[in-house]
Amino acid sequence: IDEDTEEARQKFGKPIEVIEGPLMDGMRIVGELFGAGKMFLPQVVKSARSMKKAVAYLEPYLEQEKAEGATQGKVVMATVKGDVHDIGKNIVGVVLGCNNYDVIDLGVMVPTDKILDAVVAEGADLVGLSGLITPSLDEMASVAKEMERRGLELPLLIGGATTSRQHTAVKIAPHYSHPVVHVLDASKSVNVVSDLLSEDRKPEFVEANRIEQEKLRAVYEGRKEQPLLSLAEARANAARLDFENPPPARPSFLGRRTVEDVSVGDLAPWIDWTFFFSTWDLKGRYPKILDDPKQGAAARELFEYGRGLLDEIIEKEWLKPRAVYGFWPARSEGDDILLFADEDLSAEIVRFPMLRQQTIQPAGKPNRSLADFVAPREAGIADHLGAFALTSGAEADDLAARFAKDHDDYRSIMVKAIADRLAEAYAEFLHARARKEWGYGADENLSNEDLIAERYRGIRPAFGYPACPDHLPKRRLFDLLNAAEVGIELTETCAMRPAASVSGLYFGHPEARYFTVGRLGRDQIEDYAARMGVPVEEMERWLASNLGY
Ligand code: B12
Repeated sequence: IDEDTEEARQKFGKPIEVIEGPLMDGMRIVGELFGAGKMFLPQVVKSARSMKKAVAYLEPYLEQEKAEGATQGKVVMATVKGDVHDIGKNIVGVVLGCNNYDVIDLGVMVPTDKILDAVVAEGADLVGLSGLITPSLDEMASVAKEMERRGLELPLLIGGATTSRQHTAVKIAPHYSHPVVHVLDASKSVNVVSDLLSEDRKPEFVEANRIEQEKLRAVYEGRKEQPLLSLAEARANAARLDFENPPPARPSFLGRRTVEDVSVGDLAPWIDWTFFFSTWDLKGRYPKILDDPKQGAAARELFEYGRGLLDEIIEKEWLKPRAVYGFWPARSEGDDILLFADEDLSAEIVRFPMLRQQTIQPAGKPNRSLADFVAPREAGIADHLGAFALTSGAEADDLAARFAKDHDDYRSIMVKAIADRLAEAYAEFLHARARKEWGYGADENLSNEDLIAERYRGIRPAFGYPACPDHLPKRRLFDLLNAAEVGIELTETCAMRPAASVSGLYFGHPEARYFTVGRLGRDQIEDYAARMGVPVEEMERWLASNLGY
């Protein structure tokens, strides 16, 4: 790239002309092909890398020449307070950058004031927010309120895995009198931004967005949801599992253990590559996707690069996976799960209040709670629960930052995508070990496909997943595990740092399964808030996405 750029600089005379000429022309073509579905996301991000590297080469020659206002507009982006996820945001940043927008990325865990101060200081044309976990949805609504209070007028973009058109229309847009637009993915981002910044197209776009959001709000207001059971009725229809036949297995050790001797090389065979492709917007199952008539070539190229980087991570030991897990004597008491220091149950060490489905179930189906999968205290049967927290490596963020500094967003995003895959792989790896140590999984002999399809006994739900949607109990889990010892911490909204981390509980009962708690009645929210020792209004914020009233 340096050689080619130098050649162009000599030919054009002025470095700015190289940028505005061949480089911008190239990016324009990339943008057009991507918009037309003829080029795929990884190729766009790679092209952006060439552009960035060329601009970096020209920088010393540019000095004062850099034309101000040459870009199409300025976008300030941030992952909101408490949230650490940024792959999606970074991808959108690169795609917008490719299309000649000036992107100011404030990073992760950014408080409202910092975002809005930057918007004002930079004279931004647009502001974009990103978030992965449900507490971030509430944070986004706060940013919208503050934008209104400050009298700002620029459009607000909303993106990230938990966000939706519906949520944006119902919970965020009403707080701000100017456009609030949900952006589904990177491929939509350029059109949305260019429409919002075009004097001609903006009025029509804003009007269409307003009408759509009004419709979504009307649908929401008029939705005819099935009435919920009362909490007492739901509890009366709890799942009643057999804890005698067979009796619960007994783990081979009790208490917590840290794991420091698992390497990335040990985890590599456990990777589910399908999600790696979906991170890069290539949709389809691995390995079939490699032979897909349309995306196959892009998928193969991406896979080769990803595998290559993984090999390098293994060889150079760039990431150090760390974990803590353990088993404790456990019993259920109503909808709570209690963990004890010893088999005599002499000292309760932690209580995990669980939620229960309140929607009416088909005949013969129970209203489930995770507490149903643990033997009730009164049954007098010895049962256990496992817990875990792990990260594929705290080094991933620094590594990604190093590559980003070297103008290599492709490699930077790739490191994070691989680290996330390794976190999931580690969760699968550690669960298999735990099943063996718990006894019931000792004879398992499963292929990678069987593991992906979860053809084994037991589940590992994570706080935030549909069976236990509240993130708050992670604080109790982290105290139980002393997760800080292996370098994993919680933010104020219970996201985990490092970003590539997973935590949760292990249930061993043969009938334990994943389910969705779904909508909850006020009676359960009040009951659960009391059991969690948190004011009802606060509980309503943590469980905003599940409120059924
Ligand atoms: C991969 C994944 C992970 C990975 C990586 C997470 C990460 N760093 O992204 C790992 C394994 C680490 C993980 C962990 C967890 N996860 Co997770 N995870 C997912 C999964 C399967 C895909 C998310 C993803 O990476 N998509 C690919 C990226 C590229 O897409 P994206 O972020 O959405 O970004 C695109 C758009 O949203 C948009 N966009 C994004 N930002 C912005 C910003 C702007 C301005 C614009 C315009 C557009 C835009 O453009 C992007 C590019 O196309 C989702 C389920 C799903 N299908 O969405 C669950 C999911 C997000 N996870 C979830 C949860 C709960 C967790 C954990 C809390 C579980 C736990 N207790 O361990 C942890 C939290 C991690 C932490 N650090 O705190 C929940 C969140 C819901 C909730 N209740 O909060 C989900 C929805 C799963 C579920 N159904 O319950 N997770």
